[in-house]
Amino acid sequence: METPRTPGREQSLGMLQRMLLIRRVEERLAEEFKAGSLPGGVHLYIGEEAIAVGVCAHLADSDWIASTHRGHGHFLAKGGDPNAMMAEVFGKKTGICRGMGGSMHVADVSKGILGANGIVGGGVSITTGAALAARLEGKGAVAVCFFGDGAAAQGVLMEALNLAALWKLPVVFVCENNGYSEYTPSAAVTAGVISERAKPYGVPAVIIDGNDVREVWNAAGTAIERARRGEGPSFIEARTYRMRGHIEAETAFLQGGSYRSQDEIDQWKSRDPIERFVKSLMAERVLDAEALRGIEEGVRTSVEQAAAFAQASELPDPAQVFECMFAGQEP
Ligand SMILES: Cc1ncc(C[n+]2csc(CCOP(=O)(O)OP(=O)(O)O)c2C)c(N)n1
Ligand SMILES: [Mg+2]
Repeated sequence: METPRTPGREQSLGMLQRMLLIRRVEERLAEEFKAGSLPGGVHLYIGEEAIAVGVCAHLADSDWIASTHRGHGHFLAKGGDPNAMMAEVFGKKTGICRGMGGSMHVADVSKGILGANGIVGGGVSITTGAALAARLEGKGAVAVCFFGDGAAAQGVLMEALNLAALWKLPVVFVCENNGYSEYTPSAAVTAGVISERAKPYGVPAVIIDGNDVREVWNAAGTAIERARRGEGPSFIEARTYRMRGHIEAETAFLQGGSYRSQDEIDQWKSRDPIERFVKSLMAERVLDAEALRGIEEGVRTSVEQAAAFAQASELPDPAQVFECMFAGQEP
């Protein structure tokens, strides 16, 4: 059993800033969606920010992550550019994928972000492959896979765990267990405990409070160090909750119906990862009201700039579709 460690002052404030950036960017995206400014749907990560931030605090640009359909938080936590992400979600030419991917494909290979992914479980094999490449290159890079509890029921997870364990690949599997797959509670579609799926392969697994950024930071640190030492994969099941619907415009899908109680939502609201972290940092005198205002102000400016950049940017030239889909050759 390793002794739990605590992030230092600067790192804690950096993580708080990143969590707030994700939250405020997504609140803005929710507004923009409602106003009809976005060409596609968005799945928001609000309430789950501690996971992406606590994990990515240990990663450099040379490390790899793969994300999910709920991918804005992972992109920003790994150091992706908010302007380019916002423009992408708006479908603009200045977007990180030149406006061709949208919310579910935000990616930046130069930052080690292999992309959000509309295929549930798709990131599992991508990161395992990236970990194999990292090991062959021998420079100590690691790969982290973020995936949901729904994705944990995909067969690819078993294949990836098998190879990752057998070849001792530097990969960390991070399951964001928010209790739902679209509108279905996990309990209705998921047998057993998700982290237990790692055990037959001899992969160490832990269950953590995904709404406690320091607990995430601590578990991720242990797993990532182990991967860097060449000792193989680890599995983290982070229990969390999404505060928004599965997708913005969820009510249109549900036609007035509901699949979770207000009481459950309120209970999780009281465990908001940002409010909890602020409270702890204030109690420890790492943060005061003025410093918090300063961080909020900086984040507000970044969000305003990103939204203005996205709005002012042009839509892509329609001919670009052939370039992006067919590697420069028209069909
Ligand atoms: C292979 C595949 N099957 C089904 C879907 C439809 N789908 C989109 S999101 C989703 C739920 C995923 O749940 P989970 O993995 O728990 O992620 P969460 O949305 O809770 O973050 C499903 C079934 C899909 N996109 N891809
Ligand atoms: Mg889920």
